[in-house]
Amino acid sequence: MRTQVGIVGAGPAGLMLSHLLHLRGIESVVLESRSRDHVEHRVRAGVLEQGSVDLLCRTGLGGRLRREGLRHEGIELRFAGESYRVPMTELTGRAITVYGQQEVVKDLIAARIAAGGSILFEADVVRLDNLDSDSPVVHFRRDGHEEKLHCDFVAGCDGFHGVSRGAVPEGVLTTYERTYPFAWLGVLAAAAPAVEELVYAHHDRGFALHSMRSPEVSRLYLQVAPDEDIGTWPDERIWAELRTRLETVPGWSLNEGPVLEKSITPMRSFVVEPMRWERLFLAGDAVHIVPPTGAKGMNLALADVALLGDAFAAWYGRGCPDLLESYSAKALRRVWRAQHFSWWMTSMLHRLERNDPYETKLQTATLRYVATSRAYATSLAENYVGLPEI
Ligand code: RFL
Ligand code: PHB
Repeated sequence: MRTQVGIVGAGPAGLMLSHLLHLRGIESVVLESRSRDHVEHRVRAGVLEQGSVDLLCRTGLGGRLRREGLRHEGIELRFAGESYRVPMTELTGRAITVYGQQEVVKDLIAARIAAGGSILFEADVVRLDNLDSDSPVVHFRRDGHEEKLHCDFVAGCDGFHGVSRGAVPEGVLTTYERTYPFAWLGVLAAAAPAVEELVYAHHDRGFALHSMRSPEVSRLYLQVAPDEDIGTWPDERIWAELRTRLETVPGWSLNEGPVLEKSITPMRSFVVEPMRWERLFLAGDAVHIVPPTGAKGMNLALADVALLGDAFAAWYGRGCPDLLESYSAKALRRVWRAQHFSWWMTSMLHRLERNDPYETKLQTATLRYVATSRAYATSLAENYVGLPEI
């Protein structure tokens, strides 16, 4: 099998790259270890920055997004019994859209298939070879057999646990990393959201987030211990804890309903540099992870491949290697901005390890500063909605 760009992973990064290449007349094959059903139903991110929405709309993927996506012009912060709305659109002119990652993935898969694109599901990439030549080979297993995909370039879009990053020889990559002493327990519930905008809550018992997927479905998160056993969280305990942490505003109460899905996600910050080695280009969670507090992961994945799409177009269209050469440095500027913002939001909103009273006072002072300073609120807002150029 042969193609121009071999893409490992059918998450938002790999699928979007394949779509962008197709629009430029460049061939690709996407290899994905899981089934189509699995990737289309994996509950993950929910917030699209304005730039991500613009990219999806500009490339013909705006139909369902415009109809079903929920445009939000602000977020609410709750802390110390107070509540404050960050009026993002008033401060920045931009907005976010709540639209599940699995919906983005479904739209991308449908578009690729409609265009005759090649996505091989249940094709597990086991090894990348000849990356330092002009004919790399991707080895994958399908139906119990090993097969090869020959290509000009490989895009490693296989997430944090993928194989692509590991194909880079030792000593080339530098890793920057932080783990946090907490995790998020996330639930999807058949309950009408009790709020119109996302609520980020700082509470003595830990962080809570009220998000949503539609007018009928809520998405809620609780800070829990990193080694928390989900078996100790029956639905009633989850609702009780959500009520405690979120019902801090007089007269406001949570809507409850059947829990459709629940899972625990560890929190980490992680970057490897550079994002390229020879003919391997890494994108999305394969090279960087942020804690979800800033809602940046999927947006960064899309921003990486927007750069890669332009870079491959310049290479195939004009023989110009400049954008491929500058890909890593350019992408890393946005990555590090998001790293800082995600770390900052996480540090401001979570119950810290030692529950040190001094640090807790600093958190409240920071939140109050956001609530009272237009300059500081604008800084939060412009990062949250996404900076156009960095
Ligand atoms: P993905 O989505 O992990 O896709 C990688 C794909 O590669 C496949 N794969 C392989 N395929 C073939 N061979 C192999 N050897 C392979 N190894 C792996 C995998 O099966 C998978 O299909 O990476 P990508 O495309 O880089 O996308 C990144 C995003 O998924 C991620 O950053 C976000 O979900 C993070 N995130 C959020 N991001 C946001 O922008 N906004 C949010 O509101 C937000 N909230 C979240 C989040 C992530 C969360 N979890 C569960 C980690 C909330 C949560 C709870
Ligand atoms: C979500 O809706 O899943 C979501 C929203 C905001 C975040 C993280 C996740 O910061």
